[in-house]
Amino acid sequence: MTEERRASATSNLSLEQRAWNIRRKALLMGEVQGQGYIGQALGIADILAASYFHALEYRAEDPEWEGRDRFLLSIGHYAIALYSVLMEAGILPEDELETYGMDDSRMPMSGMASYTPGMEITGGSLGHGLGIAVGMALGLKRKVNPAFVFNLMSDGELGEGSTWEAVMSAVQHKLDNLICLVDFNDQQADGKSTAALAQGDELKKWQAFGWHTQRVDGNDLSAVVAAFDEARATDHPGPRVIVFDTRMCKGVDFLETREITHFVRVEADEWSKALAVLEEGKPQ
Ligand SMILES: Cc1ncc(C[n+]2csc(CCOP(=O)(O)OP(=O)(O)O)c2C)c(N)n1
Ligand SMILES: [Mg+2]
Repeated sequence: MTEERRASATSNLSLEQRAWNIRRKALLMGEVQGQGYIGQALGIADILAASYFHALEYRAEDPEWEGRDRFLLSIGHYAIALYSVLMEAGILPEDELETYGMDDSRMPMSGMASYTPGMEITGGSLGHGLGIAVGMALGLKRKVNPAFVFNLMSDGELGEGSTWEAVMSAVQHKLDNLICLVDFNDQQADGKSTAALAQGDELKKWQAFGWHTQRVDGNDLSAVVAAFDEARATDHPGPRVIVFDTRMCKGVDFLETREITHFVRVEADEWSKALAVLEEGKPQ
C-alpha cells in the first residue's frame, strides 16, 4: 500500500471487512428510500473493496489530486454502490448516508459528478463511460501523468455500439493506462444479458481487438485482487479488461435467490431482515 492510500485508510480492516461495510452501507441507504439498485451494489461490493483498498491510488482528503487514478462509474444507476465505497474510503462523510436520494443531497439516486466528491463522471446514459475513459487515459498520457483510468461498466453496455468504438480507439492509442472492469451479472432491463443479445466468447472479442483480457469470479476477493495486480503489471502494450462474473444481491441469501430482472424489489419490512442476514455473515 502506498503513502497516498495509507493516508486514506482509516484503519487496518481486511478487504473482506471493507466489502461487508460497503454492502451494509448500501442496504442502509436503500432503507432510507425504500428502494435502490441494491442487487447491483451487493454484487460489486468485492470489486469496489479491491478497487479502493488495494488497486487505486488516491487521497481521500483531496479527491481531485492530479495524480489520482480515475475511477469512472459508467453505470450511473449503480451510484448507491459508489457512494457506499466513497464513504468507506473517507471521501464522503458517513453522516450524509441518511440524505441518500433526498432533495439537496450530494448523493442523488442516479449519479451526478457535479454533486458528489469522488464521482468522476455523470454516467447513466449507458455506453458512454468507456469512450470518456479513453479520452481521459489519452489526456493523462499526453501530460505524462502516470495515473491509471479504471472504467466500471456493465454487461448491458456490451450491447452498445459506442462501447466497441471505444474498444478500438483504446488500442489505436496504445492506452496501457486504461483498465476496463465489466460487471457481468448477466442481467439487464429485459432479463438475462446473454439472452438479450448473444455475447459470444467475451474474452476472444476483446482479445481480437488487441486488449489484455482476464475473466474471474467477481465475488472471490483473492481472485479479484490478483486480476487487478495482473492488469496493472502486465507489459501488454495496450488497454486491459477484466470481466467479473458477479452474483446480484451477494451476501443476502433470501434476495440472492429471488427472481430478479434488473431491479430487486425489497419490501418495507425486509430491509431489517436483509441487514440481519448480512450481520450473520460478518467477517471477523
Ligand atoms: C443509453 C441507455 N439506454 C437505456 C437506458 C435505460 N436503462 C437503465 S439501466 C438499464 C439496464 C442495462 O443493463 P445493465 O447495465 O447490465 O443493468 P443491470 O445489470 O443493472 O440490470 C437500462 C436499459 C439507459 N440508462 N441508457
Ligand atoms: Mg447487467
